[in-house]
Amino acid sequence: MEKGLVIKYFNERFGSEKCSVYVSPGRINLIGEHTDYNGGFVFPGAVEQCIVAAIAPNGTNRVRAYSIDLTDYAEWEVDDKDGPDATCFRFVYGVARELTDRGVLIKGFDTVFAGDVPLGAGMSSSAALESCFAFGLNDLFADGNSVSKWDMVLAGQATEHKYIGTNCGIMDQFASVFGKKGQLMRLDCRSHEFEYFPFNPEGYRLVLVNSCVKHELAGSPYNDRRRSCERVAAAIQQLYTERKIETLRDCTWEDIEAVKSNCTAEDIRRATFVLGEKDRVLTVCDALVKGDYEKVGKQMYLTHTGLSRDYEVSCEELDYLNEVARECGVTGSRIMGGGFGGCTINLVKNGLYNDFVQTVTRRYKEKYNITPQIIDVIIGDGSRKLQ
Ligand code: GAF
Repeated sequence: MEKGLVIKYFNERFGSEKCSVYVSPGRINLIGEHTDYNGGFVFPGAVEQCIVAAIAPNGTNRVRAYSIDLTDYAEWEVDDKDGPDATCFRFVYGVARELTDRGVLIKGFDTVFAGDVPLGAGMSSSAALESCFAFGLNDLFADGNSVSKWDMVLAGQATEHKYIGTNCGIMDQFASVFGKKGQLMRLDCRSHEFEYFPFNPEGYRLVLVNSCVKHELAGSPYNDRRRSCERVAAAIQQLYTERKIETLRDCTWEDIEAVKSNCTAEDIRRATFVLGEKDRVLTVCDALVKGDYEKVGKQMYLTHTGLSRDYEVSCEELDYLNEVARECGVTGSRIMGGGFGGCTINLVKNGLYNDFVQTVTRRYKEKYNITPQIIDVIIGDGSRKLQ
């Protein structure tokens, strides 16, 4: 969505072109899945697909918001206790409240927003929306009390926890706010230290294959996974009271072995995946420095297997996409994001790219009667104001 177009919609709805336009991207993650809420490492980067929002203070205490994509409109008071019902507006409401709690004096505003981050694809459209408003509202209302980029990240994450009900980690909001063109970021989710990593794999391309399915299971399987990990960490803490175990980041393979009989087999499988994934991120970083993409790819396949068999966040369609990638000789392929549908991320040799894209499109269509969406990854910039 171009800047001109959101301004046009803003003008149609609110009768003025006086607004500021902000943008925040979705993300990819090369490796390090379900490690963020376990205090581990992640390796994301922002993408070019993003959310764009036109925002202007309206001099009242009321928020008036329009979603172009969903053709939905809502209004609420800034200090309303409950906020709007529709999820897309709850993100906006939650972020405004969270920024207020962090000292930004948010008053009424008008906004129109839209985006091209595919929904339910595991590319973090929600974090893009949260980060866009965190960045924009901070810019418009801070008036000397501006918050840091990390506060924006945390405001987005708290919105998920308190207003949406997903107990996510910080990877998605972090990637959206801090992203940089051409660079991946290795983030330590416990210390919040991170470094930019130029990503230009000579001779290879990253491509997402969107299964275009989202299996909404009963309850909240994402939160269940998190609870499994917390139970194992708590069991280890109980056994070793002299140590401080906050998350699985503080645990070793021996620790997991030691609590095997105190936890369910399912919880142990989940924890086993997380420990393996923690190591895989570090292996991938090392391999990237050496330009060893074959090694990177191997780790990606291992992650897929772990996410599918041990963490159980895959589905038939994603496993099939992974299998086809393997058969095509793709260097690395795996589920990306929270799982239960969405995309696979694939590291493909340039010479194989066309064949892979054609084959996976044809075979997925033959099997599921769905044409998968092919998305070439271009690593882009994080949250910003459009001039
Ligand atoms: C979702 C969550 F929002 C992230 O915090 C992360 O846990 C991811 O799933 C899995 O790695 O995108």
